[in-house]
Amino acid sequence: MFVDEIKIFARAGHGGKGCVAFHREAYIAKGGPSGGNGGRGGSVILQADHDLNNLINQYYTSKLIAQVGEGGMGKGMDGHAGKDLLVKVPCGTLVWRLPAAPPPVDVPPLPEDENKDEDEDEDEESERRGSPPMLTSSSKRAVIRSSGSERAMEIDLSAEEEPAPDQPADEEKGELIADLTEHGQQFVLCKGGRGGLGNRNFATAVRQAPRFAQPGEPGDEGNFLLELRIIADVGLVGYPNAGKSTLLTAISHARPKVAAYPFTTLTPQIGIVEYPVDYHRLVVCDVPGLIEGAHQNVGLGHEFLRHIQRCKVIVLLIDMAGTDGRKPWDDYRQLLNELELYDEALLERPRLIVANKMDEPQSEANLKAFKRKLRKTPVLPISAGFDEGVGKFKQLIREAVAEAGAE
Ligand SMILES: Nc1nc2c(ncn2[C@@H]2O[C@H](COP(=O)(O)OP(=O)(O)OP(=O)(O)O)[C@@H](O)[C@H]2O)c(=O)[nH]1
Ligand SMILES: [Mg+2]
Repeated sequence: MFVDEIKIFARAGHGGKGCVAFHREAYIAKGGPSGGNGGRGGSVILQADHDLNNLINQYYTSKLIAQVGEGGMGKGMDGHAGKDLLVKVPCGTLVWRLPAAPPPVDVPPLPEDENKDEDEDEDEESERRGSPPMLTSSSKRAVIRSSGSERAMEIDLSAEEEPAPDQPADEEKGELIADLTEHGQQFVLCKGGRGGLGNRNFATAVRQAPRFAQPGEPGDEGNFLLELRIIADVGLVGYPNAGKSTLLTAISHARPKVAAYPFTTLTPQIGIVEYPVDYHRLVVCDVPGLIEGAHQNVGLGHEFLRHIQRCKVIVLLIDMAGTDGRKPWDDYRQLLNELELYDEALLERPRLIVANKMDEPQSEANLKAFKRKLRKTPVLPISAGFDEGVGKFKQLIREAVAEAGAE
């Protein structure tokens, strides 16, 4: 199965609570606060990987939930940080933040509170419930409040600055937040919550037995759309049966299915073209055939044209033999039309026109008629099935890609 678009839900780990505890030791009276800090929650991190070619893993695991941080403990022990969740995605993955509210998910409960160690006989009375809110030692962090038997730290998350959205937004897909193109490139999708500070952080000369600690902060969460746009140098576009897969087989070690019926290729296929003289390599992408009305979802529709969007050069492969009673010129016009309807920018992309099946008897005459209509643009005649003109084709795409890169 080939998956190039998938919605996921991600949630980073909650930070662990800080602990309220007091030091107890024989012959040390009133040993002072000793509650440890909570650990930070694990983050959800996406990493681009060139060994993957589609988003099938996210299809099966669409909820990415990182580990929560451990709460602080008595005797000054800090909690463990939650483990980060590293998710590998193919190179060329775009990440969109969806506007919708997150669905409810079952998340393991936070570890039970180990805060209530031994806090009875301390004599400091100033932190009793009902006392007015006060600023802590880390004043930019929070205000402490007591309510009922629970003591908690109120954290004003709205005060934390949000990064300004400088990326484009799309009505259906939301806001584009990342584009993972390089192997190993990482993106923190959801940041883990900070752990709360234990009560020993709040001891001052006048408040020697603080009976409160900070709770951990929740981790980021949200719904996202992962979209794969394959990164290739050359995209092969053509009608079904034009011989795209045959050509890819001839120029690379890729072995897509080749057969004499339309829509043999159902998902994009990648091939690596090698130039042994100087070890140069090009990535070529063969997308399923386009037909008239593809923009209205006829055939396989425009679905796979997104994989052409990043190609430096587009190759329009025309069946010059006119198999199934088609006219090469009509095929050419229709292909351009469909490309334009999908994305006008694709017409600006450098393109090569290649006439295939030149071994067939009627092809010569068809090519002549075709060239008469297209006087200025060069057309490369090849016969992919018989390996004729393939060397020239490899050379031409290399030059075109180099030129496109230079621009
Ligand atoms: N005579 C001749 N037949 C060819 C040539 N190249 C491909 N074919 C035949 O054309 C048919 C279709 O080839 P494919 O490579 O599967 O075509 P495609 O463009 O990938 O088709 P879809 O995957 O359906 O879009 C097969 O039967 C090939 O054997 C050629 O140069 N000459
Ligand atoms: Mg094919």
